[in-house]
This record gives sequence, C-alpha cells and structure tokens, in this order.
Amino acid sequence: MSAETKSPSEAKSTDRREFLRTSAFTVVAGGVLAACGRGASNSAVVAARPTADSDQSGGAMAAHPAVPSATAAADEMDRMHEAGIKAFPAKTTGLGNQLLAPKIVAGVKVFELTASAISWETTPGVKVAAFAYNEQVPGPQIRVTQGDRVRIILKNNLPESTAIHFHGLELVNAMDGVPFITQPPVKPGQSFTYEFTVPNSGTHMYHSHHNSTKQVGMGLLGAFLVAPKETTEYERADIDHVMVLNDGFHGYTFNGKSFPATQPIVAKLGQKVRIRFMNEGMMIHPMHLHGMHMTVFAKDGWTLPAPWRCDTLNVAPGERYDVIVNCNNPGTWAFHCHILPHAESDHGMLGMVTALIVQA
Ligand SMILES: [Cu+2]
Repeated sequence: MSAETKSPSEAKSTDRREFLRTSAFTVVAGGVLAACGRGASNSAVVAARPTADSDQSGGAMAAHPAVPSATAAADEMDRMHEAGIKAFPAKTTGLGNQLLAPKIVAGVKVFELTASAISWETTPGVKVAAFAYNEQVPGPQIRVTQGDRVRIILKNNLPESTAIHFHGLELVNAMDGVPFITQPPVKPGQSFTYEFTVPNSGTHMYHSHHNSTKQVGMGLLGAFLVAPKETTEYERADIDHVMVLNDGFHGYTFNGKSFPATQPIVAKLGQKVRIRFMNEGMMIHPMHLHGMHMTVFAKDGWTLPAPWRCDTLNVAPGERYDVIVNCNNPGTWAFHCHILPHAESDHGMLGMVTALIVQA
C-alpha cells in the first residue's frame, strides 16, 4: 500500500514525516473534492477517496460539509506542528562539533582526524549515510591560539581519496589542502600530516577539498577557531556557540542535526552570547533571531571596523560571521533560517530551526 492510500489511522503508526506527507496529500485532495463536488476524476483524487470519507457518510463522492472538514484538517495540521515543538530538543544518536583536546608533542598541538563512512542520525528515526571526521558531523571542534604550532594528522579510511583545506587560514601554500594544486590526494588507507604555525585569528573551518560537493555535503567539515593573542571585548562572551549550517545530502541542518533534534542555545538573562555562524552548504541562509538583535562584529574571522546590528543575517556558502546577542529579553525565542521551506512545512517546523532560550 502506498503512502498516498493509507488512512490517517493506519499511518499514525509510521513515522511523523511519512504521516505528514500522507495527511498533506489528503488535505489537498479533500480540498479538490470540496471544490469540485461530483465529477472529480483524476487518479490522484481517486486514490485519496478512502481517506476523504473521514465521516463515513457514504463514500468520498458524497457531499461533505466544507467547514467541519476544514476544521479537522486544520486540527490535524496543528497536532503535527505541536508534536514537533514538544519533541524539541529531540534526542538522537551522535553529537558533532565536540571539542578535540590536542596532544602536546614537543610544544606542538597535535590533532588526529580520521575520515570514515558512518551512519548519522539527523533527526529521530532519520539515518543518513555520512562521511565524518572521528565519527562526528560536524567533525570535532578545533580551538587554538594565533601563533600556535599545530599538526593535524589525517587518516583516510574512506572508500575514496580526500584532503583537508583549512578555510580562512592564510597558510603556506603547501598546507592549503587542494589535491593536484598543493598536494596529491590522500588515497584510501593513507595518511597525510599538515603542520603550520597558525597565522591569523578568527572563526574558520576545515573541510574536504576533494570531490567536495559530495564529501562536504556528507559531513567532512568542522570548526577551526583561532583565539587572538590579545583578547578583545567580544571574546569575553558568557557563551560561545558554533552554528554550522549545511544543506547537502543530510537536508537542512545546524551542526549536523535537523529540527527537532537541533540544540537550543540556553542563556541566563543579562548574559552575552557569541554565535559563530559558518555556512558549509550550497545555499544562502538568512538567519533570523526573534526578540533580540544581533551585533555583527566579525566577517570571515576579521574584526569589522564598525560592528552593525541586525535581526536577519544572510550567511552565504563559505562565509563566517561572529555576532553577539545581549540576552535582555526572557523567553524561548525562535531562531531559524528565513527561507521558509528550510524551516517549516505543512507538517511543522523542520531543518534549520532552533531556539535561543533566555532564562529569567
Ligand atoms: Cu536556509
């Protein structure tokens, strides 16, 4: 039996997404029936007849009172929306972007990254094929200080070649991580060692630069955060939150998870939250915060000469923005991409939605 012909009661036992697809279709078909009355004959409508006869009044072709039918559909839609909100933040297996402590070897900070193919849960019940560093999407968070000597040992356990590019760092050419331009590809089973002195501070990224539509889209990416030698006012935020945006093979995600499995940012009233947006996807995402504004103070790791304020910040592929939110308005505030299909559908919020929770 196809999803289109399941009744709502049958579909309730399946996952929310499938059920929502089914009910969305039924709503459309019911609307067509209500509008056309007898004579609707296209095959899609015929397939939906059993579900359209929700009141058992004599078949889908029988006249249905328009208002009660519309109310039932609205209630069902609301139930879906509420269920998504109530589930937030939903538990899933696996958490990416976890701080990776370096091993210190003769004064060098050594980080080991192993790339492998894994299964990754983006939202409850949705498991996707992923390429991951250290079995995390995003890969482990790397934090260093400007001037540090670092060594990154990449082990490739993928079925294809790869390489790491340190996006935003102004490195010596040989460390730029682009196969056939600055190094040979790292073949399956091989390792490659990157070593450099960290030249510039700011919010940066590391990701594959080989077959990257697939490899970055499947999860070979992570945050590379460089503290400046001298701490600025903005570096002294109470909470420092990395938000990696992606829109590849895993759908619309923040830090590898889709709503309702995205993580909220939780702050106390009066605290300063620093948010580091980074877009590893292929689309622009205008990030919109409700209730409070964001003060943008850095772009691509570079401190702006004059910070500026906004509530919607367009983050294009490859860009990073650092913002401060002064949490002066208590409540749970929606925080989402404002390209609406990236955030909501008939079956409720999805994808690029989270919340800033300001506790009074
Ligand atoms: Cu978006």
